[in-house]
Amino acid sequence: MNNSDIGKIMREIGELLEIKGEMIFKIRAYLKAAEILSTYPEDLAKLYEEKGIKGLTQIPGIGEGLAKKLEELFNNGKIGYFEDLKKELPEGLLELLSVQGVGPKKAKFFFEELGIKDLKGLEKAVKAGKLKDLKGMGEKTEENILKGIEYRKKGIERMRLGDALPVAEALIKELKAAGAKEALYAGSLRRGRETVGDIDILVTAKEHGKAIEAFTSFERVSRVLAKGGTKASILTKDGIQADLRVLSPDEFGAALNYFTGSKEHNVLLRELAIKKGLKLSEYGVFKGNKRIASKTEEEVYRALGLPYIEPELREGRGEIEAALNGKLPRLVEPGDIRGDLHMHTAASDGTGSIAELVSAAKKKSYEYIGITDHSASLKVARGLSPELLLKRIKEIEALNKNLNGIRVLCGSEVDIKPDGTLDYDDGLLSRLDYAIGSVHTSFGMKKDEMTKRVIRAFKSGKIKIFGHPTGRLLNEREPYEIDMNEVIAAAAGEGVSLELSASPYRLDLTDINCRAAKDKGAKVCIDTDSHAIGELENMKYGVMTARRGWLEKENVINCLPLKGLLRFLAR
Ligand code: DGT
Ligand code: CA
Ligand code: CA
Ligand code: ZN
Repeated sequence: MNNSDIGKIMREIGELLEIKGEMIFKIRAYLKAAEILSTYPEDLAKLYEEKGIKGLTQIPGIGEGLAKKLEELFNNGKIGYFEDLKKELPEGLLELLSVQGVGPKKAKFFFEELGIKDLKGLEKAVKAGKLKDLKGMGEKTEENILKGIEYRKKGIERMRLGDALPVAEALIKELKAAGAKEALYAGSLRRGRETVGDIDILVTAKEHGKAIEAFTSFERVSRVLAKGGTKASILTKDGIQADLRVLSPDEFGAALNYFTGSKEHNVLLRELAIKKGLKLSEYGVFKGNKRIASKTEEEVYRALGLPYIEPELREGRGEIEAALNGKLPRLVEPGDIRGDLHMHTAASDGTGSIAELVSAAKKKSYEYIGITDHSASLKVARGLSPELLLKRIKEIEALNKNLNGIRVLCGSEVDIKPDGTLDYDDGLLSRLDYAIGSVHTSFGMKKDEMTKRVIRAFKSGKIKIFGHPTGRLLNEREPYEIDMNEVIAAAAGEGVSLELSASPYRLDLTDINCRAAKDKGAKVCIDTDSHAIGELENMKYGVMTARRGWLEKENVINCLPLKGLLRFLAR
């Protein structure tokens, strides 16, 4: 049982309580625990084994009661409380919550009125037109829910990057422990796509059998789909398929290049090879029958007359032309990131304290962080009243006097209201180091209205970052209607940076929008939007997406040193 399994159980308890209609503080305790535990940097089972219940209660945000439930889980493999809840309410109801437009209240209502127990049941009821006759529903609701179901079903086929990468890394660790020399993930995962269909792993190993054995006996395997001399496929408990290929070292580079893809990139490379009188395959570059490159990817590209092309660029979006013209971007790297400007504390809907965030950021060698709790009107996230925000400004001022090597900026994630005005008055906003403006309400606005709303907020001169610009939740919620071309142009003009939320549930801006921002001269800010300390580690997903959008460190404001950043924020 790993941390993400444990987090999932906590979330499901919280959600079942929500469907049941329990007290909000109780629900929140479980949902918060889910965030803290699923991203906790140490292995929780091991922590418990070594330090017992004491070790668990030392985790900030985990009290005695929760720790006891975890103890039960580690000892019995289940939690009685959770089992009882599942007897009261079918577990399948949880699936309904991931459908856009269905919340806990509706899930309960559908269950009680129509006996709907899971996604399948809901789909059947919608298609039979049973929902529209319920109280408070209509054809429009039914239509929306059907759209939500279809979007959700599509999503199940592709895993989020943030769910797949840890599994791939765990597999690679196993393979290395079993003696594999090279072990890398290829495919869409290596290209850093926001979602992946499956994990592709390539290894070289003296003993092929040992690698295959290690792969198929991975602790998270639920089914072995295929097992041969040089290939194997598994399905993991996370519901993801992984394919392994064992290769000989002299063809590793060519295979890595082929299996990294994308298909489009491969096709273009092959055409280029043909133009040069060569042949490219997964076994190498050939001149007639002679293999002239295959060992490393660099060799393969060189044989085709190209410099190395980073995996994130290999989408057939002009990278080969750029490479031929010496115009490849120098992509932003994780080490270029100097701070994180979007994080929440327990004062609003986060789980940590400012001090905890500071110490976590110091460990990452950040030069600065920005604390940005929600603004007053966002009641669901317990936004800060103006008085509390003023108190916080002073608190952070005092804190900075005692800090070395890192600066804490006092920001706010301010709601952009439906009319485009901001949730605090100008006087208060001017006292902050900066504000992130975000849309959290009225997602259903028409495209031109939403675009106007956001641009009006830009023109206030009071926000420096536009938070999670399209509002999408990967595999769960489609973006709201908004004209990103106009928004990007306005951001460039008004000196507002566009956030690239590194949260694996968002990755918003998309890669395509990042590239448009770069082309139009708008800056990007890669933020984690952390609600728990462990989420600071999500930065890597943001960087991967930025790289797919051809971004260089010059395009990203949190690659600036503190002084430069302050200058940007002050403009
Ligand atoms: P995914 O898994 O759907 O997220 O996307 P990929 O890109 O990982 O695709 P996958 O797993 O089907 O195959 C891995 C790579 O192998 C792919 O990126 C390129 C290469 N490949 C697979 N099938 C073909 C093909 O029919 N033609 C060419 N040129 N390359 C292929
Ligand atoms: Ca794949
Ligand atoms: Ca594959
Ligand atoms: Zn936020």
